[in-house]
Amino acid sequence: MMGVNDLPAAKAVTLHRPPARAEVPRGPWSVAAVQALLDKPFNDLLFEAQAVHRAHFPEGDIELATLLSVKTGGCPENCGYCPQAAEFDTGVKAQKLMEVDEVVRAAQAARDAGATRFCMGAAWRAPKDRDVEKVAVLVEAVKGLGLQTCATLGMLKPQHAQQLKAAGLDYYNHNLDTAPEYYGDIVDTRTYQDRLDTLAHVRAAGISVCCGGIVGMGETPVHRAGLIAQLANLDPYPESVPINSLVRVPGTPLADSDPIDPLDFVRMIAVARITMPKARVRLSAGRQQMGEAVQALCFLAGANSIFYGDKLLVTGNPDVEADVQLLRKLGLRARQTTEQGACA
Ligand code: SAM
Ligand code: DTB
Ligand code: SF4
Repeated sequence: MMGVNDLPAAKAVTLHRPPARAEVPRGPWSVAAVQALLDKPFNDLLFEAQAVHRAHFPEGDIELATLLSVKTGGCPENCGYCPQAAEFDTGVKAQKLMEVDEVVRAAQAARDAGATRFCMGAAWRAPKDRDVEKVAVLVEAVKGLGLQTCATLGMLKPQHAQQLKAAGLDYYNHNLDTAPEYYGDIVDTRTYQDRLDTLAHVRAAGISVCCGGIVGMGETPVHRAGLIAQLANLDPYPESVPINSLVRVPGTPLADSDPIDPLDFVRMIAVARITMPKARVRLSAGRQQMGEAVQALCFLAGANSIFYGDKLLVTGNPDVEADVQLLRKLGLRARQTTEQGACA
């Protein structure tokens, strides 16, 4: 059995100061360099991440983003994590695209509760032309409420991205999910390159990119490093980076995956912060299973955005009152403005 004497000996230490901005390592990021960050002693890693965070963001500012599933279930793709894939028996009831007034009511409620970003999700492999026309109307209506708009609709053609931009779409969410070499184990109805192509179309249309991944899907530490390297090496890296902890939904192929060690999840947040210093790093799915202390560590590691509202797309999220209390306890403030800029 391991004893305390088996631990690495303490280094002779001089007093640490936060690294000056110029010392923050820059990309391109090799997988090995990201892995070296992930493997750092926990306190050193958090110290570095917090220093990077403070150099780029006002301390204590947390973005609240509310999700709404505007078209639910019945998806033809086979993403192993997803409760909305038609081929998995998850009990999710398919629903067609919501009407404009229903979406506006939900967006108004989100804004009144303090959200500044509203993200509309649709369980499509790729929207058809007529779907994009309808979503453009939703985007315009939500934007009219003074909210930042985000949509996640699957693969986009260049003209779809341009139409959404013209309607006022601020962000498009399209996750790389995992490392390229593990992707085929998770989904085989599309390729990693398909994801990269859509991200390029979104970027070319002038929409800000929201792109992250999921951990806790049976991936190795090298896959985790590979995901971060992919994200950080996008040129430019995404403005928003959601880090999701798998919500294990019965009926999905990944329902029995071993959960990620919570401290390893915190490490992922820290490394996202260090490698993508100006991005909004979002502590995303999985907060319901996390507890306050782990979430607090994620904020310390540089997370500055959460999904806010009782539901993610089809699964649960901490309720609003619990989140308000958590932010209050930690002395964190909800971000008040919705303008975009370097810190958006
Ligand atoms: N159909 C579109 C797509 O796949 O891009 C948009 C909706 S899809 C549900 C958006 C993202 O949610 C996925 O890329 C995945 O990263 C995340 N997601 C889906 N199911 C999840 C789960 N069970 N746990 C954590 N994240 C999940
Ligand atoms: C993201 O990275 N996570 C969100 C959002 N982008 C669309 C989705 C999480 C989904 C969790 C499972 C569900 O409720 O469907
Ligand atoms: Fe469909 Fe998106 Fe779910 Fe994949 S993640 S099954 S594309 S809704």
